[in-house]
Amino acid sequence: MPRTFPPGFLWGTATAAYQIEGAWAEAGKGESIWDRFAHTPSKIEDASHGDTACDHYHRWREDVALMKALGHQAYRFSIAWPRVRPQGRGPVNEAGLDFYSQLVDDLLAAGLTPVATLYHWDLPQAQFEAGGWPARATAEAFVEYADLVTRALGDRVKHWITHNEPWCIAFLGYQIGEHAPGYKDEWGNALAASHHLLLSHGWAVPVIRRNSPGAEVGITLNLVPVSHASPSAADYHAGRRFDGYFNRWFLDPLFGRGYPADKVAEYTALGHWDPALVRPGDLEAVAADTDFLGVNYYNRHLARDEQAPDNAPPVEFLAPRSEWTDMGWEIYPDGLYQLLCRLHFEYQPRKIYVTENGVSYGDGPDAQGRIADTRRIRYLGDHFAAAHRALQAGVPLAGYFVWSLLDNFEWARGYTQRFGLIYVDYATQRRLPKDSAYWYRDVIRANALPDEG
Ligand code: IFM
Repeated sequence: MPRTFPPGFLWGTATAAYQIEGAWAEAGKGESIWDRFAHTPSKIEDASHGDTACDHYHRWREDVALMKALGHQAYRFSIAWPRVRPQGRGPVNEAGLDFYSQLVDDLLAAGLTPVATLYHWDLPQAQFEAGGWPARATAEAFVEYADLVTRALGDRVKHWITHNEPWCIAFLGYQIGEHAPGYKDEWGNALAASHHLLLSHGWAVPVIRRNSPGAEVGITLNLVPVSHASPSAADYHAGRRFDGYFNRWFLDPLFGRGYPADKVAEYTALGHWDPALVRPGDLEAVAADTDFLGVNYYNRHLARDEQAPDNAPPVEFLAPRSEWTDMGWEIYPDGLYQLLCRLHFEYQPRKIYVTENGVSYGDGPDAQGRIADTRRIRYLGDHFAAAHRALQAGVPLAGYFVWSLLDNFEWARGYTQRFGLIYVDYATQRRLPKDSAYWYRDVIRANALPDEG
């Protein structure tokens, strides 16, 4: 039986400004925290940066034409805050707004639905120096920026995502230190940043709705379902702690439950959480009614309490035959099914889009210029099948965006990772669709997965 998706299901790809645009200091663009971070020695695995990246700032017409030729229906891109408001607050850079305005016009002319993310990590450096996300003022600055962008594009863009992956912004940026601004163990700042990100989302929702009548507005979270290394109580509790840290810390306040009590107690006991951060009215703002939840899914977490006495060896490891991607991430399609069902049954978002899912493999062109990325085709097929099962279980899944349109700058991993459906030869900037791009075109055309056998 063909596994058909519902009529109107939206298929597309996703990118982010810093990862593809380049033109880092061109046409009035201000410096971002990622420009500063990548220009700092030893922060990026291959000592690279996004100065040129995929040169999309100059090649966007070619990229839109490729999307059209490959049958895509939608394109999720992000807007670089420092391109349109170089200092965070203050003067507007009209050339930056024009760039996105032309991109949107071209997408629409090509029959593609534009889906715009307002913040995919490239905070203006000046706004960072004014306090960055740990400061409440940055939430106010974000709302001004959201107002500016949605006034300019809101007549044509009808799908808005406020933030991409606030966990990464707050915790990779201030606790783990792998991402800009690169601080380690600053739990207090990570938690303050997470609150101000959520607050800025909630404050921006009504502003976006006002400027973009009829638009769908939501936020994108990276969420990680939890499995347990053994059925022990210790591993169960380890899983619960991780789930609170990664998933519930964002989901609960967005869906009106406030911050999870177990994590608040834990962070308070450790002296990380300042309850004064949450002012009267904040939680109501964070829980603003949204049209969809964006879900980025890549892998699961296997919870194992290393310290617990009842977890003494041997433990049953649930993933003995796992495969791993070039990122070192386990491939686990069933996690997408589990996650989508959990979100639907526990939180009831009106709609869900998978706003990112994809895989990094280093396959390059053979002598004939063909890129036979069969492992990516298998990966995507298995994840689309998991999404299809979730739809059958009643999950209101409305679309799927493959990460990514192009190979691009993979943050702290630089150009060592290739997630694209389209190969990029960085020396020439030549784009070469991989086999997976043609396979995806056929899935979109059929709005169904090929027969299993
Ligand atoms: O490249 C990133 C993207 O910017 C955010 N989500 C995960 C992707 C792969 O790591």
